[in-house]
Amino acid sequence: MAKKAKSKMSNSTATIIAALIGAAAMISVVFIPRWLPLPEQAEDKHDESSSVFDETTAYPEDAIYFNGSAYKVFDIGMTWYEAKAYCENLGGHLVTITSQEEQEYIEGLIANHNRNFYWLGGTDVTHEGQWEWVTGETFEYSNWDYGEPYNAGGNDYYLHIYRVPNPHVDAFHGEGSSAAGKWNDASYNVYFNEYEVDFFSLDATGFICEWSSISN
Ligand SMILES: [Ca+2]
Ligand SMILES: [Ca+2]
Repeated sequence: MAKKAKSKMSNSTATIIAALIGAAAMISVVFIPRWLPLPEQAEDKHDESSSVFDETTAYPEDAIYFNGSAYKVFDIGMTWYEAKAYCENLGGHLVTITSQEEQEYIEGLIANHNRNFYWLGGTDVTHEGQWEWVTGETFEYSNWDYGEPYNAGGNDYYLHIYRVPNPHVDAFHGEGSSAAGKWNDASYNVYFNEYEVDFFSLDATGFICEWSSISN
């Protein structure tokens, strides 16, 4: 008798399990396809993520081509955010300097211009001390000026390159401490304090746009 009862229980358990498997299968059939992106959607997403480095990227006729990118220097006084938007509206981005070769090219490019410094597409506004390029390129190469990045005043989250040495650094640490081509972290509007407005002001600011990975 006991044996028969046990066997009957096993049959019931098997029936319940079978019912659960069936239900799970039905749920899968109904819902799983909704979770999967349609092929066209997946394709669109790929195109969107690669648009910055699209080889067909258009750039202004007077931009100068060098080693896979085009560059243009602007002697226009803008905040870092305004300059960033300006480059993006032209289909490019604030310049990213990711090698010694690109650094030297940019130094040559700004040498004959007239601003004290030029915005680069670097910031550590998201995580203090963790510098990032606006393109997502790896921030490995750097060319900081004497004692930089200093984060003076706690608001210096934006990167620029000196066309001429910073006289305040030289006055403080000795002639030759600061150098043309070196990098500094600045506030988005380059205002430091009333004693440095002779060197740091929007009127002394320019920026450089880059159009990356262009087939020439
Ligand atoms: Ca670059
Ligand atoms: Ca600084």
